[in-house]
Amino acid sequence: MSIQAYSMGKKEIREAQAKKLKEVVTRVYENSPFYRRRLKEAGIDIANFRPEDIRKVPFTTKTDLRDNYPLGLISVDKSKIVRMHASSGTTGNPTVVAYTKRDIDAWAELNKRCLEVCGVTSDDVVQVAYGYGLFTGGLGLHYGAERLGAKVIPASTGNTKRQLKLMKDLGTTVLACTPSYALFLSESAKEEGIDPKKDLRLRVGVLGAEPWSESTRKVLEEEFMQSAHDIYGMSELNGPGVAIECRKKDGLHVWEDHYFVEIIDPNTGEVLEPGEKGEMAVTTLEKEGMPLLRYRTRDITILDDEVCECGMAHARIKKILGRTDDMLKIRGICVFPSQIEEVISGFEGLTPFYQLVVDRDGPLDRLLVKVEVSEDFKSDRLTEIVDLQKRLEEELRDVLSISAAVELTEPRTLPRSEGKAQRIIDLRRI
Ligand code: DLL
Repeated sequence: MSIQAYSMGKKEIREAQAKKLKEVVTRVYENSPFYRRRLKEAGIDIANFRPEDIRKVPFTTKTDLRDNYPLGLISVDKSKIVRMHASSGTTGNPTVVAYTKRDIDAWAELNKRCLEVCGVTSDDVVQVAYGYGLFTGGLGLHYGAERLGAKVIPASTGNTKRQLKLMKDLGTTVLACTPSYALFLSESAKEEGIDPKKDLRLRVGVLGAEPWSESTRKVLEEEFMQSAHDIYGMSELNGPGVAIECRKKDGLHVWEDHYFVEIIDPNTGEVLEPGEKGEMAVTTLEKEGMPLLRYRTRDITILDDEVCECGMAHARIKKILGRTDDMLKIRGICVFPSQIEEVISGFEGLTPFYQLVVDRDGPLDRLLVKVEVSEDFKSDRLTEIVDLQKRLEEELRDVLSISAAVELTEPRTLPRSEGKAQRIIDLRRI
C-alpha cells in the first residue's frame, strides 16, 4: 500500500503543495521559454514566490498547447522525453503531451494508488479495456496495475465477445473501461447467455474518461460487478489517475501531492470557494516533461475540502457535472447532458442509453431526447408509452426550463460505444 500518500494530513498536504508550487513555477520559468514570457508579463516575482501568488499566474489553455504544437510547452531538454501521447483534436492540431522517465514512473504510481483505493490487490486479475495507443487510458491503468503486482490483461477496446470470453476464462476480477462500454459489456453478456453473477468474478469496475451517473452505477452494481468506482483524468495531466472514488463514493479524491486544484468562475476566472460550482483549473506539482500552470480543464465540478469518512485528507471533487464546451445553449438556456441523464434515471422502464439531438426549426433551437426503454417494458401498450413520454417531457421542462421532445426507442437501438460515448448530436454546428 502507498501508505505515505494515504496517511497525509491536511496540514502536511498544504505544506507540501506550498513547497512544490514554488518549485514548479521556478522550474518552468528557468526551462520553458513559453512560461518565462508568461510569468514575466504577469510580473511574477519568482525568487519571492508565495503559495498565494499562484492566483496571479495566468491560466494555461488548450489553445496554448495547440498554438505551441507539438512540443512548445516542454520544460526539459527533448532528449529526456521518453513518451508522447496525443489527443485526437476534432479541429486543428491535436494536443501532444510529453513524459520523461520520471513522469511515467509517477503516473504509474498514481494509477496504482487509484486501484488500491478501489480495493484492488496483487491477487486481482485486471482487464484493461480502455484503448491502448495515443489515448492515455489503456497504458495508464496498465502501468498502475502492473506496478501493483496484479495480473493484467491488456485487452484494449473492442471485440466485445472476446472481452467476455477473456473475463470468463481468465477469471477477471477488475474491469477498467469507460462506463458506457461497461454497460455495453453487461448487456452483451446477457445476450451471450453469460450470467455475470454465476459465470464471472467481477469485483471492481474502474470506470472513467467520460461522465456517468448514479443510475448507471446502480445498474452496473446490480447486474455486472460488485463495486463501480469513478476515475478521473486527462491527457494533459498525465492521463487517468488524477482523482478516484474511495469506498465511500462521495466524491473523487484528487492526489493533492501531485495536483493543485482551483475551482474558478469560467467567465471571470475568479477563484471560488469549496462548495461552489465552477471550472477546475489544475497546476501539476510533479510533472517534469510538460508541467502546466493553472491548466483550464473545462470540466465543471465542486470542491469538497473536508476530510473524508474513509480517512483520507486529499480533497474531493464531485462527479464531473459537465464541460464548459459540452454545455449546450438551447434557446439561450444552459443545458448539461448530466442533468438530462439524472432525470431519465428517475423513470422506471427506461435505460441509461440516451442521445440528445439538437437542431433548428427556423430561428428556434429544438432539443430531442431519445431514450431506450428497457427489455421488460411492454412496448405494445401504446397508452403507457405515451404516458411515459409525456411525464418525461414534463419533468425535463421543469428541470431544464426549456421544452424538449422525447422519443422512446426500442431496446438496443441507439449506438453503443467501445470508448467514450457520443451522446450529443448538435446539427446546428454543421
Ligand atoms: O479521458 C483520461 C482517462 C482515461 C481518464 C481513463 C479516466 C480513465 P482525455 O482523453 O484527455 O483523457 O479526456 C479528458 O475526459 O477533461 C473530462 O471531460 C473527461 N473525463 C475524464 N474522466 C472523467 C470522469 C482521459 N471520471 C476529459 N468523469 C476530461 C467525467 C471525465 N468526465
